[in-house]
Amino acid sequence: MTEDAVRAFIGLGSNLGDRLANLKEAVLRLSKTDGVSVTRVSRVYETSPVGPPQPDFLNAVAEVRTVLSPRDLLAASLRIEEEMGRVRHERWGPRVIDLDLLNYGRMEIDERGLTVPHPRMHERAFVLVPLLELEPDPLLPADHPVTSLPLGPSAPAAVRPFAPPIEVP
Ligand code: X6L
Ligand code: MG
Ligand code: MG
Repeated sequence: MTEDAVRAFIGLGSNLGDRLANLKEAVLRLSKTDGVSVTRVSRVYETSPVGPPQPDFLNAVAEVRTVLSPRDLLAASLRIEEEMGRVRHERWGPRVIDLDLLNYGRMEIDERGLTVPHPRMHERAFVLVPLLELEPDPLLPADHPVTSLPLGPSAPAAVRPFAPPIEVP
């Protein structure tokens, strides 16, 4: 990997099947992707579902270095979801694996199907808690200062440490 690789953060989530095995498999597949190196992974958190009622999730965040474009990194992530058997039933329903592109360097992108920073990351403790472990100053969607993050008294109950960091393959 060259020194012009970009540092990106990818959010991982699973709430179907062997959730921890699914997160590990996704990290392994990311690391095997041409042009992508996984550099660090956060601790794994068990998190209460946000949105529709469904089983609890395991969430984590991976730091990668990549020479892929944002579009190609997104496509690689979606391909891993498909190859791991993700089936899209109802919107926001349970899933074997979810990979969300959170940050791509400090680039801001707003294209069809590709919005970075992830447009709702600032309001989701299940993203922010693991992300802040790796990067204390993440790029958030415009106009959302760190002081508005949902990390108050209710966050700890909803985002609980579950397992140590997934080992970088
Ligand atoms: C009103 C309507 C309020 C919808 C919130 C929030 C919808 C989050 C979708 C919402 C709303 C989402 C995960 C999750 C989902 C996850 C945890 C989503 C997509 N993914 N909950 N809920 N972890 N804990 O990865 O983020 S569905
Ligand atoms: Mg998601
Ligand atoms: Mg997603």
